Amino acid sequence: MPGLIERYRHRLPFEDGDPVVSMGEGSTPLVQAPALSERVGASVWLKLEGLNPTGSFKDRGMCCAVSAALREGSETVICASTGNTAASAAAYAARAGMRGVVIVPEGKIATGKLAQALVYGARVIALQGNFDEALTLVRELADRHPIALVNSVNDFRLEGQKTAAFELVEELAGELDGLCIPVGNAGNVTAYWKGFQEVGASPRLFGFQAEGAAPLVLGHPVEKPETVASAIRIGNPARWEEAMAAFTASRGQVRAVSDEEILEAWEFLARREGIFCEPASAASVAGLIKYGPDGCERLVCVLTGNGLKDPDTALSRAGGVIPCTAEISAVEAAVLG
Ligand code: AN7
Repeated sequence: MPGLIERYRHRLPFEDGDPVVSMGEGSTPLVQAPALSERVGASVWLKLEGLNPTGSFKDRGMCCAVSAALREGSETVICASTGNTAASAAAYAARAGMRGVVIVPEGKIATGKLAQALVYGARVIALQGNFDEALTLVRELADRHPIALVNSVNDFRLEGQKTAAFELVEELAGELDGLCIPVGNAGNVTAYWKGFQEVGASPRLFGFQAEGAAPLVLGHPVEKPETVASAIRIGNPARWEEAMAAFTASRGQVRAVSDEEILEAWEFLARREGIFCEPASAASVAGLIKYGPDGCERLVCVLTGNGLKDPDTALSRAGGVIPCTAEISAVEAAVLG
């Protein structure tokens, strides 16, 4: 499968011959969700962004941001992150032969993401502060030093991420009424809207934030955001105005879902659809279940990250294992339970 710069070069700011840092990102599966469709009374598809090379949609944006940084001659890329951006930046930096530096809120990122950033060889800085503070600091740092900032304040990130909208329009032959998407720093929803507009599509955008980290819903920044969905534990989104403009222009909405609703949707996806996403991703489905399809007949929920990213939350919610001695009678009892 070609990477997304190869697939969509005609719609991206890259010329033939420009350096391309790619690992076959994009072209992710779009699968039907029969149980969810029945539950909400509409046709629902799931876009499995957790199947990207590092397990999240960030790879689309990072492919473009790191390729552009390489073209500009940068030697170091940096980002603030709740985890997935860090994993992705670390991987693409490694592949580009650049230094990767990531700043994450100490103790607040999922284990799998931390392992990824470290194994890819990034310099991982654990900040005694939250994501919003980390982003403010890296922005200042990138102003002072010749370091490429690869958060979604970097327009190349949005260029890469808009390609998911192209894929949806192609696969559903333009027949898409609504898109449900989790919202943190609000880069992804902004990117989808850009992509839809570029191909003349305008599905309604339904964004969902976690109740304890819902600045766009409240209309003001949240100083101490809290949610089980650590990926979207963000209190002051960088793409605030653009995201709100996209919700308005698409006749959509941004609304909140509780942690309990997120975890219920997350478990429903695993048990009924056989799809294991990370908690933040399930906010899209939680929102669809809570608020209904709002008149839309065909909807896509974007599952932004892979469930394997956050084994701790998974194990703390899932049932326990059944201990068993290595004897047929014990195994029989355990299996037939
Ligand atoms: C799984 O990694 O912000 O609204 O630093 O990891 O574009 O921020 C992650 C965000 C949704 C929200 N789902 O997307 C980071 C980071 C998952 C995520 C979002 C994130 P944006």
